[in-house]
Amino acid sequence: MRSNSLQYKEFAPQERRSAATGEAAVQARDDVGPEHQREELLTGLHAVEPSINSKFFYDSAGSELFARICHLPEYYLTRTEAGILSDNSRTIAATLGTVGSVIEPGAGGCEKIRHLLKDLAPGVYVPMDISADYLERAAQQLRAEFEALRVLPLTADFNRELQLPGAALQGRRLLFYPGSTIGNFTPEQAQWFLRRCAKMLGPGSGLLIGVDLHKDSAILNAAYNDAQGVTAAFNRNILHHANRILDADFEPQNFEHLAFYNKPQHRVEMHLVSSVEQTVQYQGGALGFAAGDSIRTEYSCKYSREDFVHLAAVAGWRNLACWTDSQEWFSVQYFEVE
Ligand code: AVI
Repeated sequence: MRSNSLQYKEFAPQERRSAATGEAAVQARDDVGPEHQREELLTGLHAVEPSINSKFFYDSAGSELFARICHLPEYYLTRTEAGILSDNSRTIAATLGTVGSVIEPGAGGCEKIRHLLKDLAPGVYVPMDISADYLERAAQQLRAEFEALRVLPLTADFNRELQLPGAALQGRRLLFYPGSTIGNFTPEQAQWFLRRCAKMLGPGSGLLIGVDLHKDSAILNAAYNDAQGVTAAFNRNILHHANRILDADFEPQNFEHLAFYNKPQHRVEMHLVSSVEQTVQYQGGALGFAAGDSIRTEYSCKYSREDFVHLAAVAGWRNLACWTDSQEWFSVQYFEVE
């Protein structure tokens, strides 16, 4: 990954309103535009150890596949976290206190916030994602269900920049970051991201975050190698997305899905391994792969509770609470900016 791929900039708040509803329309940012994405993809693919940033999983098809992954029997993360949130929603709301706005990076289908909306009752919800269509559909559904809630979806690459609508900066802010998406950063990137969030949100702001915990390798290996092959399809779909951005001719079926728990590094790694010798053409160049060459597509880092509390503390967040399931597979942790 390029060293600048997580740079944030702070922008003046801006909103665009839909003529039809008066509500903020999905906002698109230049940094998720085609030129920027092309440059980022090519930098990763031409690196000594080729990689594609895992954010490129989430085009429309990828977001749908991820939604299917979340319901797979092997993928314990979603249901375990949902159980923690729904079993503890009242205690969580009481611990968090009054919240004006909830900001959720990588919100996808806006499913997880539903566990908290009734008890937390924020005025504003800002779901962020790079998949605009998927986000807008989810936002519309949420507006219909929670009439008092202002839903201000933002199409943005939160890996790079975080520009919030003015309404999200009113009242006390809560960053809601479920799903162990933080695990898709390396620990160094995660710390950097959390530090920037603390600075942007300001003292007293909250962070409610889902963090996947250490566990037996067999459980992790099964979770990322499901029997139905949905995770494999999700992994390969990243090449369809790359084809569109690069005007390239990747043949996804010429790459094998590889996912394994790297125990010493406490992370699941996903790769796409070339099954044949092949040349992939893209507009303006070509990429050669020998059989066995691989493209890394994801890290999914796992933490102990203590290690994550320490990581967040260095980034300026004080731990106030932690909820977990009976097997201690997953944690939902609450922090405030010091
Ligand atoms: C989004 N993220 C937390 C998922 C994970 O488990 O790291 C993405 C995923 N990759 C394979 N399966 C799910």
